[in-house]
Amino acid sequence: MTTRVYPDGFLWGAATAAYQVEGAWNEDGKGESIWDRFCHLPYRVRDGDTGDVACDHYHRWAEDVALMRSLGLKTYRLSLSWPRILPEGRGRVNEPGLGFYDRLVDRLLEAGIQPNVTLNHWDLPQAIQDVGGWPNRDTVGWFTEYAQVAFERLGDRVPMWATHNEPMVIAYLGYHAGIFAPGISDLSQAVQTVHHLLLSHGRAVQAYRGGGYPGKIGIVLNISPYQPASDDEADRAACERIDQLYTRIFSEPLFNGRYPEPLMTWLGPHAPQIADGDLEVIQQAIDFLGVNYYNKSAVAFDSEAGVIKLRAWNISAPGLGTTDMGWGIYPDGLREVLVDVETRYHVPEIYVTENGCAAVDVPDGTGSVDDRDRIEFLRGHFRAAHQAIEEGVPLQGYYVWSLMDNFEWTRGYAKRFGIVRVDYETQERTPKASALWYRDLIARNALED
Ligand code: IFM
Repeated sequence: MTTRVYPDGFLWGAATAAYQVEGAWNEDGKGESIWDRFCHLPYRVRDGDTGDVACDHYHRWAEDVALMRSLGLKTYRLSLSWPRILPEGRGRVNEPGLGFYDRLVDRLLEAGIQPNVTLNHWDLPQAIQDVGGWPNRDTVGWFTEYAQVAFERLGDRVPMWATHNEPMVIAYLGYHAGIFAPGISDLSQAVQTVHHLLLSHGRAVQAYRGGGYPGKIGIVLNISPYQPASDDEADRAACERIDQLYTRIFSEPLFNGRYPEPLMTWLGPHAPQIADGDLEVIQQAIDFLGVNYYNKSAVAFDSEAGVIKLRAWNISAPGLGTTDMGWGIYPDGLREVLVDVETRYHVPEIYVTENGCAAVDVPDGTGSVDDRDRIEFLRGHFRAAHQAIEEGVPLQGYYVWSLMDNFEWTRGYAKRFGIVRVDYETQERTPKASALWYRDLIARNALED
């Protein structure tokens, strides 16, 4: 057995997001979000599930912080609901909404848990979508105003901020595939969304620096490694193209101040409208990059496949199967991604801001779940993260997705990612075997492998 020890002060944590756990979708003055609207439409989400109640975290937050403390979490990654704070997306501030986060942050700090706050984990105010949403350039300014409200209220106590979570998902699943809110299928709108998300990120970072707040600020990208399905030139080019479309379209402007040229040429009329000075704003120095890692994909050219002309499917490492999402398990892909990001961009600090798996959890009579498959999944990925550190990656922390079972977007409540089980009938929380295993690992700051 090998004992893998992590650097002193390594931040072990767990993550959730507002829409997935809070519930209270229309309480205390909260405005409607695009996910509220989307879930209330027929057949958008499996079984007609919604985030109306979710894990009822809006009311059970104190119990949830106590749970985190019992697991010894060093940090908790949460997101703020923009329409809970600004019901119309701009202008009027909803004090009860801000007060909720104020109390939550204070309680986390009292419990010795560092809050890591994401401003945008997808729940755009519907009022902003009604006037064009992310493809509308005005949304950049409205997001910046919202960010300022959040910084002013919480910036003295929150040590880590992220502007956006997985902008790739917002842009392409929300505005191109149309399978996520707001349910639009338009490649030009999706690519313009990419640009506005990046620009709003840059403006929020400027506002944060301008306010002289004491913490760190960054952004969270979901990054998958891609490999060509064959040595064929068309497959290799398709592999480059998907990497540029889903990853480099974010990382290149953020760190090098330019969009990938071959992709812009390929996109032609769908390429984003960029104003003078935008790229300088986007390329603000950030303090950290958050990486969300779930799987690795193979890519093949497909002449029948839309504008981008490719097919991608995720793959499993030899001997490893798939998770309950049907995603291939490929732990070494995490090491690959972390080393690649560090080699290309020399980011000062990197965090794994999400990693975890959905599993078929079978509770016993007491609600306990012996989720050995999740433990093995995490063990493999923790090992890969440790190897990345040994290879020189400045990895400072790791957030398991997710603290508790929650609303898994279009899969509703059918997919369980939590290390804590939630009984949705009673809202009872029960730590699974993986949570207890994680607690012990955190206490030792070491993986027995
Ligand atoms: O649940 C999501 C989360 O909101 C964003 N990253 C991926 C997770 C699992 O699908």
